[in-house]
Amino acid sequence: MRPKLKYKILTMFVITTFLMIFISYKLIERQYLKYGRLVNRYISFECNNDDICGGWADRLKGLFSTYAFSLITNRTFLIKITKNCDLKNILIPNKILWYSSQVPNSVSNKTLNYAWNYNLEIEFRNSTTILKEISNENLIIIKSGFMFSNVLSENRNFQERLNQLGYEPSKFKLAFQLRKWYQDLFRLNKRLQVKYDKLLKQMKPTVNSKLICAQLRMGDEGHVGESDLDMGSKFWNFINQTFLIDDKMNKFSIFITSDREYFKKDAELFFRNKRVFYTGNSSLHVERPSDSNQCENLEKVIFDFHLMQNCDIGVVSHSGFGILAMWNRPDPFKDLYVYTKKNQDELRQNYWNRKNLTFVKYGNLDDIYFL
Ligand SMILES: Nc1nc2c(ncn2[C@@H]2O[C@H](COP(=O)(O)OP(=O)(O)OP(=O)(O)O)[C@@H](O)[C@H]2O)c(=O)[nH]1
Ligand SMILES: [Mg+2]
Repeated sequence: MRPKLKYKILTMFVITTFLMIFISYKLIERQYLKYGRLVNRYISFECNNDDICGGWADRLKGLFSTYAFSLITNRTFLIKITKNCDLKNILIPNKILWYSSQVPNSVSNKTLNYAWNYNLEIEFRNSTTILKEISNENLIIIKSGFMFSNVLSENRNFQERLNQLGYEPSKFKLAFQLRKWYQDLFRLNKRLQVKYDKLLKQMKPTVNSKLICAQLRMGDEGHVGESDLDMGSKFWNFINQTFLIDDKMNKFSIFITSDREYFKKDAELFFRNKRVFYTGNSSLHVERPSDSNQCENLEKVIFDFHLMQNCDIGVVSHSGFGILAMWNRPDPFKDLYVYTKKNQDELRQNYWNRKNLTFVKYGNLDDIYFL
């Protein structure tokens, strides 16, 4: 072979090898940034007996926000909810193993109690990094009951990182991710799954069946946000007039869930000719101690929430439980109506003003002022 040609081939070979190494490196780097986890670095959402955690919706808000932080910081995500009942008796890991027992003993740790400190949103909206100053801690524990990670989607400093992770930054909000994240993290235990499948078959007997879900949150007794007492009849009339007038094929079933048990019987009386479903004795506040079995209580509340991912139509209170359950559907804002103030600015001024409400279509994230 002529030396010139030999030289050419050698150069080509070297260039191709370098190119292949470079491309492989970039591919591995991309995969690492997306899925890689730092060794011995954990972030845990916790709610234990001495903590004030709020209801199931509050917990999910804090939990998924912590999950969002775990994605951004490449830390292994963990959940430890043991207040009144250990969550892992009810929900078990699906794709992501979140058991807190995987942390080695005696690692360094730091607890951040974000609680309902909404001022943190100002910080997270503008900061260039998160949790950097404690990046040496093996375990970061977060306690909180609000959606503290949503504002990252508006923070310019995180756009690139979110893109690397495969998220469109404006969609890095709980409303758009809850369905995927809930499925990545959770499934029902075996016993509950059997109960769930059976009930779902009854609620949606054919492919044409449609499920209307009504969630009525009266509000905790004595709380300023308690709703009007005639809420029940308003819900039933709205559902009747909006969806049932021409249900000649009888395709609709109705699922009722509430923080007051009596609404379920009330609905059965009103919708005499319809298939009305509910799970009995599920109207419990998970944060309240009670004489009955605490795991049964939490289980019933979570079971209602889990079922609601099947709602084709949602008519819900202006309530975390109802709204998060609806976001947990394939299309979070489809056929969704919220019993709330017609003028949402009134809620910006006083969030707990829940008198004289009406049904507002919640088709876009900005339609409802929801904390
Ligand atoms: N089974 C059931 N329980 C509910 C329902 N609404 C509220 N609860 C109970 O009341 C608790 C409090 O509600 P949260 O989960 O905190 O949700 P929320 O609607 O944001 O309530 P606020 O604290 O008033 O904001 C829940 O965890 C449940 O225990 C419901 O429709 N069905
Ligand atoms: Mg609450």
